[in-house]
Amino acid sequence: MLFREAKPEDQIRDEAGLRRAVDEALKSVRVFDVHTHLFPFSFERLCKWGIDDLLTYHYLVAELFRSCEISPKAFFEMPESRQADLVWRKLFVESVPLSEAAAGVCTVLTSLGLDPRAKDLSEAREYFAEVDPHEHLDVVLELAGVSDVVMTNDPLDDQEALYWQSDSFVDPRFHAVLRLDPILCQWDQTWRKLDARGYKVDAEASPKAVDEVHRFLDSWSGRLQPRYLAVSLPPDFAYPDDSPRTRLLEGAVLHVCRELDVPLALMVGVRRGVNPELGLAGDGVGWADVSSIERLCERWPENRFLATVLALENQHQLIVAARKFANLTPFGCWWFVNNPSTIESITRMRFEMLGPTFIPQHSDARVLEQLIYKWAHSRRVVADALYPSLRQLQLAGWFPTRAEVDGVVERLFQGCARGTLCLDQIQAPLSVEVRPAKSQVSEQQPKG
Ligand code: RAT
Ligand code: ZN
Repeated sequence: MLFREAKPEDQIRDEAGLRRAVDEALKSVRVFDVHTHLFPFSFERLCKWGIDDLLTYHYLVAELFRSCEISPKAFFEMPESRQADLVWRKLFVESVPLSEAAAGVCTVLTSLGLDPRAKDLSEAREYFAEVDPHEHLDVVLELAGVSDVVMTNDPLDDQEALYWQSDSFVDPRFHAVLRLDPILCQWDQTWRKLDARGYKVDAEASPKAVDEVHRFLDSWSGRLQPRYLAVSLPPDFAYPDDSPRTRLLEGAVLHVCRELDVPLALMVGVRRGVNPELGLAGDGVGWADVSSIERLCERWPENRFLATVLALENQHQLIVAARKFANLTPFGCWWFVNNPSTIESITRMRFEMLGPTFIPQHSDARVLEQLIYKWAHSRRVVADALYPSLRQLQLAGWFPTRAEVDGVVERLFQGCARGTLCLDQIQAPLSVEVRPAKSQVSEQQPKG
């Protein structure tokens, strides 16, 4: 961002004018969404969209079991549409949808012109049955104000691997990420899978096995062209230690990141399967040891790291760590802290201690239309978090201009992501009022 001389008449001196500038900048910025679980439509059933997928989101499923007697087993045996009907009735019709995930569905429905107080899902189902998926994708991205979405790609998932191997079309707005959880967190099972695919690996992650993992990552990076490599880690993640994880990180993953010139994203603090009966909804949170992230940054100064932590209690430590290591970029308010109250306090701390050098939010959307609510809600909260820091500046006698406010917001939502991921071109901002656009059907081309 280039700062021009701020003419006195352009400097915003009053509180209301500043608040307006911040709100408008947040409404109009186009977002680079650095972490989602979305897929393009060409990945068929891996691409989740529409009312049934929205209502069976695992955040809502966890809430359903608190509002109804059904057992998880009976629920998961039902067809998806019946699951969605039940979630709708229990959380939206017989209750007030107060939670962030439930209010999110209301934001989506309202934005699409549907009734969030409908007694059943017939109107919504009719709407989604009639839309053209490609036009719908354009409408959703426009409503959400999202320019780019980064996926989560697992080449060890046999179903997903097939799409990559058959060179399925990947919409250029979707970027790949090579997810490493099976390799770095479930090595005791994954080595057999790699062995079956012809890699000479073993349970101990011997030097030969580590080389083979390097070869596997090289080969899949060639195919996916990932923007970064990523892993979610348990609270007891320790680096370094005497485990296959450290050997694989040091001998393969960090080298591949360097060779590709991409960061490694660390998402630390998830306790998988706290209540295994709940499936995806059964994961929990634990306190992480942020000093392990610090040691990675210190010992691998040529590598870049993105990091997000799940526990509220770890947020301040991560910010302090980022002040020590310029190769560490905190990103997003992840999962259980992706709620307005926690986003606001975490983001305020980040502004106060890091200035505009972090990526404030990612959506973690699993269902296409969630982009609409996750970004609508985040824009509002990040505006609430940014305003006090700019107000502080006004009180200090440094009066920001509208262009400077826009510049900061652009840097936060595009520049920091593009900079960390080594991408350059900047997207045009949205017009302040976003309306669904009747857009062209995107032409399908083979990837590459
Ligand atoms: O937020 C979520 O949907 C979680 O289930 C996880 O996917 C988490 O974001 C992750 O990427 O591991
Ligand atoms: Zn995620």
